[in-house]
Amino acid sequence: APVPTREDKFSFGLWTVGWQARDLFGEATRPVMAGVEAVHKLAELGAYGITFHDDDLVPPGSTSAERDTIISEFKAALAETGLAVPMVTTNLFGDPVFKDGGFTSNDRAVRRYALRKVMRNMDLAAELGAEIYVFWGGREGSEVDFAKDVRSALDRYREGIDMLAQYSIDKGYGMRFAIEPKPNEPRGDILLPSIGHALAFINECEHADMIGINPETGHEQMASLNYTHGIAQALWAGKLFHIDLNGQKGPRYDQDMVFGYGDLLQAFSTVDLLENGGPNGGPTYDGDRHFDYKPLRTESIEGVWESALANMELYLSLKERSQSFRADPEVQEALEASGVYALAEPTLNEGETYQDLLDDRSTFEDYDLEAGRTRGYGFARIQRLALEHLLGVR
Ligand code: 3MF
Ligand code: MG
Ligand code: MG
Ligand code: MG
Repeated sequence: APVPTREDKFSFGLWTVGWQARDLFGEATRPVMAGVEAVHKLAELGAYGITFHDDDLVPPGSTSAERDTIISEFKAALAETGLAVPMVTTNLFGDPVFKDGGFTSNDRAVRRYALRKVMRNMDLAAELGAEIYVFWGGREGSEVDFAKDVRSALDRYREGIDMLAQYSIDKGYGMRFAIEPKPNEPRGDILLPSIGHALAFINECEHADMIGINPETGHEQMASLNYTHGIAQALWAGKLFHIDLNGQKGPRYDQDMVFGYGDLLQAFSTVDLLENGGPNGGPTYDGDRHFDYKPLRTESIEGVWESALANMELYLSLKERSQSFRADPEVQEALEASGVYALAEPTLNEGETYQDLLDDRSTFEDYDLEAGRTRGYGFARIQRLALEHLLGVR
């Protein structure tokens, strides 16, 4: 299998490899992992970066002396290994105080506390050089429609994000924010449930230019949406600021499996888009390839590192396969024949007006409707070729 290196820009959340595998029905199956241990092992495996929530690194309830020690040891490990911290985020979901949300809790004091918790961690993020700050509002939502005024909640969400953006600007942190959509879990319904909802929300923010999204594979697939299409639209909008890669088997609970374990064919098109940029060009993603997954609960620490490696190896294998797909002359010919490249051509001629279109009888009155109705597009061939490349049988 291909060997991951720094240049591949792979990163992992500390909460992923550090997950103790406590779930809804059972206790932890693994011991606590210190940030320092994760840094060393991830660097050894060829990763580029590590990310974290405030509470992953510094356990809640630590004294400020303890906090300082943890942070300085973490920094030393980063310096020793060269591992980067490309993104940092806040835990606004674990503490019971956030049971009705952080920025959108019906309790104003909770909302003010949430903002302070984020600001405190933004200071640390800046200190560690993080350029992206992620907001996953897992508790921003409801189970009872009548108990949450969604429009007021969105007002408060926007107020919080805008204030924090102003904080980053005033402090000279130069951060870019990335909102992570998710349809449900832990709330019955979460606000900003999909990529599309998040993009629409961002447009309503005062500092929209510095706000993008952090879409997660499994979150979109939980909503039966196509992840590759979602990130393509985010790229198109100039809003793909960060990414959470993982695996999910369709619409069920959030599985957070290894990237590619789930819809492998869609993982293939995801990697193709990220690495090859799409057949007709357009904005590309150059941030870290971030994995947000959970090592299986059945595993001891060996299995944790095995699965961390599996994420990177699978991504690189798909990258290789996608390059052979794109380089294959038969594929190029099939794409050409199917009109994939031709879709880049504007529908109207340069300078053509709707009146010109109305006057062009060949577009309607004399259009060969029957030819348009009966033609084949050749997409079946593209699908066959893609699968053959994915399986390595070409
Ligand atoms: C939950 C998630 C989160 C976010 C994280 C920010 C705990 O389903 O995906 O992980 O990714 O809070 O990056
Ligand atoms: Mg998930
Ligand atoms: Mg998740
Ligand atoms: Mg995530």
